[in-house]
Amino acid sequence: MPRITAARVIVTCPGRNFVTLKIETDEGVYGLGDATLNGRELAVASYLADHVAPCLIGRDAHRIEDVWQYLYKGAYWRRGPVTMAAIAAVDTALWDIKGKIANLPVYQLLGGASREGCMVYGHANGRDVEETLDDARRHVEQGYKAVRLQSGVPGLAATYGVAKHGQRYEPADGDLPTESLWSTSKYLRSAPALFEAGREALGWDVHLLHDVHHRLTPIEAARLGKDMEPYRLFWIEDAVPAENQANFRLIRQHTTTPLAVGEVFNSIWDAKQLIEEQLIDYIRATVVHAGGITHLKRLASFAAIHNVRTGCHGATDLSPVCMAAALHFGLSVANFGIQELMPHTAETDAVFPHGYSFADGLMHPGDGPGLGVDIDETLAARYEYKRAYLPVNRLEDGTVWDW
Ligand code: CS2
Ligand code: MG
Repeated sequence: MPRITAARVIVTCPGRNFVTLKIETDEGVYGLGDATLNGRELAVASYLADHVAPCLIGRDAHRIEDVWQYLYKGAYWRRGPVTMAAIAAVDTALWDIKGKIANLPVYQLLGGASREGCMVYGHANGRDVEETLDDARRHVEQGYKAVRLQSGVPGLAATYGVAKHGQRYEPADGDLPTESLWSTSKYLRSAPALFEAGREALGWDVHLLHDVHHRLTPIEAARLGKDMEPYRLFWIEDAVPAENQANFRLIRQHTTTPLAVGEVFNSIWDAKQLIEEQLIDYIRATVVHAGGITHLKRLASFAAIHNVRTGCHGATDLSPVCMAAALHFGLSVANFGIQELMPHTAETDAVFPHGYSFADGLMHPGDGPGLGVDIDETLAARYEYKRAYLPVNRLEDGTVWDW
């Protein structure tokens, strides 16, 4: 059996920070896991290097479930984004090792392919409706079957999901948190109009999605869901903060617009009530933040018995290692819904060469052994960590609000 001989944390910043765990074995096979937590990267790097790595040396790399339970129950202090991202990285790396030794792509170890490819949605955004729809048309021309629309809000200088003019969208934009202003009333007046124009311009054969990004109260989200009903959205995402899962009962009572939540979730417990009461339609938790492939499979199986499908997070602050793992998971899982795709920069792709590919609106992880992704450590070493925070959001009266 392959014994773990080293577990090294690699922090690199090809345009934005990524944390990668590399687990090496005495059979010369190594595996990779993404451990990136946007804005708190070094916390996970230390959790792995200082607290987890010493416990892994000498262990059987094939014992994925045992290592998962050891790291989850053995920590005593369970759950939370840092702990679960660290466990995720170990879990993902061990699946990578198992696939390489078996000479099979990870999706074959998860039960094989359940579909030809994973439908993905792209991000169209703009300072106003027209710019946003121009970007959406470009996505449709590239073959996307699903597009998320995020537009500037009249009366607000900037808002979530809209890139600064001519730049790629990267929310971790300051050495200390930048601050942004929010107005729910201005937003609620403008969002439905974006989708009315979207259907007019793009027709009905493309799925349209929208990310509210945790900013409404339940009754405001109910209002938005009703206003969006004529435009048949694939989902509205993160309509309200989800610490209180019962929040979604009120939204559910008022609207049939499908609801997605969970990119900030790190364990099944964050979504138990949401799923059991069918308060949502898609669960967004993904490999890097929710305990790895092992835990995500458990979450997806639980969701499946309650008609909830997967809609894994896939922003550029999740590395290509996570994207590769999510695609192996998505290709195989029965209740797959959709996969988010924000393409990484060429710089990032050079650091993380990979076998996944996009064609005709679908992504496939490739058939290379393991995850089919690597890290060029020489290139990675050229990009030093650069502290960067996610923004802090305030209402126009100065009240701190959800970003
Ligand atoms: C967003 C993310 O992709 C999404 O749905 O919610 O871009 C999110 O803002 C970032 O991942 C935060 O790091
Ligand atoms: Mg989101």
